[in-house]
Amino acid sequence: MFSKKLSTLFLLSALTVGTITGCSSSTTSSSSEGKNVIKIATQSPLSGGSATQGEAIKLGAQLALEDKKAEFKKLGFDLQLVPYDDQADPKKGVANAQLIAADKDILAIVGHMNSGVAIPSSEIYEKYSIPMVSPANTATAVTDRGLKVTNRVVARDDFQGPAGAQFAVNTLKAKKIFIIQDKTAYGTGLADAFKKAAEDLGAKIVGYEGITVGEKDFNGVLNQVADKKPDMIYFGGLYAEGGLIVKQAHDKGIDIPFMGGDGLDSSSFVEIAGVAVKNAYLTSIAGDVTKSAEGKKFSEEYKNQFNKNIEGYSAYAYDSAGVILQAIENAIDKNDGKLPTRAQVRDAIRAIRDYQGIGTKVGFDDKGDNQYAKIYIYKFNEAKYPATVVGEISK
Ligand code: ABU
Repeated sequence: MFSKKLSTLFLLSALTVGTITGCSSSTTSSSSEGKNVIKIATQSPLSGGSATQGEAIKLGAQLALEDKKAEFKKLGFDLQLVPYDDQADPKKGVANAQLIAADKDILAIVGHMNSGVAIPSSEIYEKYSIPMVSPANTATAVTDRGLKVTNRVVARDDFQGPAGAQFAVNTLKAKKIFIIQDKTAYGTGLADAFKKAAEDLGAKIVGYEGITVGEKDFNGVLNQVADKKPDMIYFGGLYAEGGLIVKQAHDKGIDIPFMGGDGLDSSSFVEIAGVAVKNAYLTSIAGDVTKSAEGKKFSEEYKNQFNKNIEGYSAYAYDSAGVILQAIENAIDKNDGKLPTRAQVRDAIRAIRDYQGIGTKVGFDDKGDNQYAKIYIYKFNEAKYPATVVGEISK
């Protein structure tokens, strides 16, 4: 009884101390070894069907922070990464956004991966002036809502969809196209942008069907594909479902090209599709960074550090974090060396015009879109990741 009372008292005082620390950190940053703490959060799926791409976002950001830690230490700040698993679920993303808002040491977010998660979560970020820079969100609504906090270093789907359509119709000579999309903000938006551009170029859309994220058996929709006899399948969706559609189409003897967007740009797409991937193409926001000396060094450092090969989004997460850290340094400088507020960091990020990253140069317009973003077209000649770049399109 006595010891139970004591432990209750101890717990209460620990909670009180915790609350006081939390309160003080809401006005000034908390201290670690006498230094001001600056935390950068990542929000991406670290579990579930999109975890390969989501983990690449976390690891790319982690490497950027490690590379800058000593520089920030000299300025008197302790740089820390706080990874959040949004599970590719809008509800989880919003719940995490509320936790992020409550941790006043967090000045910015690298993420999200899924546009459908970024859109509701960014309403919370806007309320608390916490800027996000996405290395993956391509849906137009991410930046078209006019929020001050939403930025991305990658291209939009109203660029990616038409780029895919031009390649499909003009290069692959597709005339009858069957579209499948996953009913997410990304999948539907990309499929619709592709559809309109393909129709404008003279192609006929012979089917337009929705599937569900998490679905495993695509025989139903593939029977419809077989009935319509298209000369190509276009898919708006992610690698987990895309890989299975490619594999199951091959198993059914449907031997036509398959094309999708950057949601397929992952080693896991190849693992799931297997040999059937040889008839697949994709557009991506990510180039093959190993072609440049800096990119090669980045991919080697990533491999040494994490014992993993880079994914399409890895370098773009590194660049998103790089842009954030550059903006924070600019804001510290403008603030006479003192810790900037979230609003000051938000405005310093939007003011970035000429940042040279590993994957891309970054210059934000007044909506937070990157004017230097490109689209790359890839072809799988063998069951190996990454595929071969066969086209590069600038705006
Ligand atoms: N851009 C591909 C997957 C992520 C998203 O925008 O939903």
